[in-house]
Formats: sequence, C-alpha cells, structure tokens
Amino acid sequence: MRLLSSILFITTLSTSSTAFADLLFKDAQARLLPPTQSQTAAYLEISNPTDKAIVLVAASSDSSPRVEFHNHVYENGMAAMQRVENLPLAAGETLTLKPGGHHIMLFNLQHDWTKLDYITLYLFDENRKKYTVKAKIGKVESNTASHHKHHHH
Ligand SMILES: [Cu+2]
Repeated sequence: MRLLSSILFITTLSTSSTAFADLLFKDAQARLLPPTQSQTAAYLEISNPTDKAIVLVAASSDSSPRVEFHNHVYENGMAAMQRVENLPLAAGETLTLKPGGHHIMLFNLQHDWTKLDYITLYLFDENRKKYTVKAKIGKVESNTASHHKHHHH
C-alpha cells in the first residue's frame, strides 16, 4: 500500500501544478566562450503570469553536472558572483537574468559544449514542476554600468 499511496500522491501533485503553475521563458541564451572554458552563464527572461508566487528551487542540464542560480553582489564597489538558493517570482512578476545580475551558472560543461547550438536547461519549482528551456549558445553582450543596451528591430 505504501507504493500505491505514493503514486497517488505524485499524480495529485503533478495534476495540480500543471493546472496552476506555468512560468514563461523568453530569450534564453548561454554565453559562448573559448572551448577551453568549462563553465559559462545563461541568461533569460522569466515571467510568472499566474496569480500565485512560484519559486524556482533547482536547475540541471544534460550538458553540465552542476547548475546553480547566481546573483552579483557589490561589496566595496566590487562586483562578485554569489550563489542564491532559489529564484522567487511573485504573481505577475517578470525577472530578467542578465549580465551583471541574476544568471544561471553551469559548471564542468561537456568538453565539446561550444559546438552545440543550444544548452538544454531544466528548471524545477517548489512543487517539483519541471520546465525545459533551450538556451541558444552565442555571444552575449556585456552589460556594464557605462554601456547602455540598445535593441534594433
Ligand atoms: Cu555565476
């Protein structure tokens, strides 16, 4: 009976999270670096169009055994990367992961990762709902304080 009850529990959980929790992802990209680099950062825009807060609590990837959420903190005028445990999204909130701010850090990437077109990211919320995001590998514009980003359409 123990197995049956856990199956029922999982079924109930996934049904409710599918119905009520749906994040949207836009412009996912991973920074292309020289092939000798085994780590990189990924950036994207995450929107929560629902009326409930959703917290992303974990990330993984087929291309990397270690994926973390990071942010930049400023201490004595110096920017340093810091791991954050989760990415909370309030109801209706859009969070932009970008250079100099929040990002997704991938460590120990597979050796030929720079030849890929995409890195597939899996993001998990607190209800264990899994979101699959394909981050296009390419050059990412640096975003320093003196540089304003312009969009050309
Ligand atoms: Cu980082």
